[in-house]
Amino acid sequence: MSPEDDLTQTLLETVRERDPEQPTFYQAAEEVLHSVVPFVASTSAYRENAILSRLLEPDRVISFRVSWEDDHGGVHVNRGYRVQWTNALGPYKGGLRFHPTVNLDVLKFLGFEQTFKNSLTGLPMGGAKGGADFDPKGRSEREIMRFCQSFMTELYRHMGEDTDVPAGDIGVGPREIGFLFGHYTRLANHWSGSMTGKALSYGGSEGRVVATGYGCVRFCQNMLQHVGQSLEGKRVVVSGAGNVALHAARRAMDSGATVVSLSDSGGCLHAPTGFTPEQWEWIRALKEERYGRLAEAPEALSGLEYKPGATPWDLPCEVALPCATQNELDAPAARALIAGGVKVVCEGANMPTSREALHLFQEQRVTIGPGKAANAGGVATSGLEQTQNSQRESWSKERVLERMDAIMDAIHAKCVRYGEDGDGRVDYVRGANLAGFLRVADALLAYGIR
Ligand code: NDP
Ligand code: 2IT
Repeated sequence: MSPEDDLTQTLLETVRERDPEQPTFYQAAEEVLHSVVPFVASTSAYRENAILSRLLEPDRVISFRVSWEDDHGGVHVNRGYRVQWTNALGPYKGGLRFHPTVNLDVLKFLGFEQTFKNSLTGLPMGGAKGGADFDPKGRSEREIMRFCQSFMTELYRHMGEDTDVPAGDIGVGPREIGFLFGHYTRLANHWSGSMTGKALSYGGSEGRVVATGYGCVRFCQNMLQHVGQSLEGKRVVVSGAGNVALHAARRAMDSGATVVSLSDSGGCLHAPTGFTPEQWEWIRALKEERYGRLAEAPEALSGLEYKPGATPWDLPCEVALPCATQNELDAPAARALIAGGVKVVCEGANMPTSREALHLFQEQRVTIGPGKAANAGGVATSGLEQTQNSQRESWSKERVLERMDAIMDAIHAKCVRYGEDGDGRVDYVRGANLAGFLRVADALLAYGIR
């Protein structure tokens, strides 16, 4: 075994022994270690200061009970968390997820990934993630409000503009941010930019709603441009129908691509000739304003088909944008995409590609834009929201999106710098992991052992 393999195995064994029930965190750790260990093994300062062992353990995990009352007087208890991974580069920063699948394993994988993503943006942001195993589906607005207020009743004491700045993620959008931030200002008796993703009327940033999806398409365009191509005329499949998916689909359409799918946990909405801007707008309002389901679309919009239980992966395409959730794209899905002609997979979601699928894509030389680079536009724009809040300013949408695009271009350039292979091809997975790692690692070295 080479010294590199030896170090990787030792680190992974520690992760597995310490937390045998955390396979998703293990998957994220394995991918990062695979990229950075060859570099670390040859750099004595990183090795001697155990930088990787320290990065594999979060600064702090907070877990708490969230009790709340439904509309009929029934009492429910959920579990809430905040995983504060590291504040080496700035205040803890990352979203909150409300979904029944939330547990410590999932939030540790997300907090770990967030750390490298935030580092890649070049902004002063540490890494964190939080959430609860609460299922907002089928709950009334008042129930969601009461849940958010109860959740914040504990979380507020761990937050602050210079301490920890949460935002949204799956199941936490502008409505939930409103309930959470409204309760925060009351409990803390303090208004500051201690949450992002706020609405425009109370300190939110122009462009934050579209940022993750738009940034993902910008990153995809950068990857295509690097090999002399563009999105124009390409067939694109998108999974998900939430914040990231909707706006990724829109920017791809506006860039001349034919977007043939959206999806949700119930199935796939297929648009054989591509969504029109009018159809897209109807679906956006369905999801963002009426909290409806994709299955409702074909009744109102002709030419679309909703297939229950289906995913978008067997539709022929050149570009795939997985924008729903982790491990949604598994080995059979990867084989179907490869058979359908996919050339580029650009991850709007966090770790949507399973380990096996990633290997299949790499074998077949399908270019992967990893989530920690490709979906960084959301948190980068959160960073711009923090800047505006500190300055008591509101920038125009053009100004925000121009800066977000510039950050995405800079992340792409870093991935190329650290991921270029001898033959001129770019391994974006390695490039993103290594570039993200180096900034955090150098801060940890500067701080001494802590
Ligand atoms: P939303 O809650 O707005 O939308 C999530 C979408 O994904 C829904 O269409 C949902 O369908 C679908 N989905 C969720 N879980 C599953 C599942 N297990 N199987 C199939 N479909 C599923 O979340 P976002 O759009 O904000 O987040 C999507 C992804 O992007 C996540 O991985 C998130 O971590 C990542 N991300 C989000 C950022 C942001 O700024 N919001 C920033 C960077 C990354 P259904 O309604 O049926 O559950
Ligand atoms: O995964 C992510 O980057 C997010 N959910 C956004 C985090 C943020 O703080 O804006």
